[in-house]
Amino acid sequence: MEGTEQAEKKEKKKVILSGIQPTGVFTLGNYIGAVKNWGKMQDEYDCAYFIADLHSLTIRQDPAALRKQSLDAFALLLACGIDPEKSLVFIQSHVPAHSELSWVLSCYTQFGELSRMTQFKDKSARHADNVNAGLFTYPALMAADILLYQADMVPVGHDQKQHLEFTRDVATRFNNLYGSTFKIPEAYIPKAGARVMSLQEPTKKMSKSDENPNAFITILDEPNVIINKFKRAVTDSEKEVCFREGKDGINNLMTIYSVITGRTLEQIEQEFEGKGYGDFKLAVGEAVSEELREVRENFKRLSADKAYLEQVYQAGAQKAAAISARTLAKVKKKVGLLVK
Ligand code: ATP
Ligand code: LTN
Repeated sequence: MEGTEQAEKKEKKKVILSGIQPTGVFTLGNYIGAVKNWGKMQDEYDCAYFIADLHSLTIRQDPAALRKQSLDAFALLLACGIDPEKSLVFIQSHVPAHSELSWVLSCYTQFGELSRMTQFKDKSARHADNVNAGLFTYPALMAADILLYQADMVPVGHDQKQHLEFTRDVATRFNNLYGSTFKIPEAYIPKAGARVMSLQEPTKKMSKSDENPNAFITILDEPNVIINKFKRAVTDSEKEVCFREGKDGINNLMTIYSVITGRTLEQIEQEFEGKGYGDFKLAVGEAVSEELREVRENFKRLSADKAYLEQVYQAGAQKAAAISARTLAKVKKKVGLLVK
């Protein structure tokens, strides 16, 4: 008996969880910083990935467009290699426990700590006419997403690091008050590619909400569009392809090329020794376009099959509800809500 229990314990895989907002077609930044790694983790870990549609309500959305983008984002996740046979995939708003735990956690969150969040400061400056309460309490919902599933690791890009630290703080605070309730999650931030930069302003993060479409590559861009965007990428007035402080544009392109091809920065420097930026940009564009070919083809096939997508998200919602209900019940009991 003891032996079986031990074997079961040993077999229990670590839980990985992450989400992405349906605010537009995923960029190369989303892909390299997050989604590409999610697919790779499926065999080794117990993975859960979801579309964070509730989070996207913090910015005003057109209802019909949001519905379409949510389904497209779901299809994109699958197109990027997330396999519903291996991972739990669902849509956040289909699982009410997220909103419920978010409320409880917000009552254990201080105004001061939310005011310090850089994403809140950035987004409220960008949308000064709509600094709503949801934008402010966004991190409490994100903490609920993670803690409900007792996640061990959360693979995200660098911009989410502060939200992960907040999640750890609120979980620790709750555990200290009520005894062990939540697993304390670790952020899993890739060494290379955690901050893919804009192709037009390489000191700024590549973002799907940038007004200038030349600043970002989407994972559905056609090969000629990808190659043209790389051709126009802002670099510097030197000629040498080398990774050095101050060469933000080239550093960004070298990082992208390195993550896609698996070559080191030194190998890339050697490959383009004596060649100009033109050759280098073309090589980056071709490598990225080739990497995304399968994603584009998968998306075309999947987005045409609405019945399949619906079946996958319904099954995902059911499974996610069952897992999250356990943590939510524990929390309700601990804080003193009358259990029905
Ligand atoms: P928006 O531009 O609408 O604010 P976004 O492009 O930042 O959105 P999110 O849904 O907020 O996209 O992020 C999804 C995941 O992609 C997160 O893990 C985030 O850290 C990662 N990510 C976003 N942009 C980049 C980037 N430029 N480089 C690396 N990772 C990124
Ligand atoms: N806030 C994240 C999306 C997100 C998320 C999460 C990521 C919502 N909930 C839970 C990881 C875990 C973003 O904007 N990138």
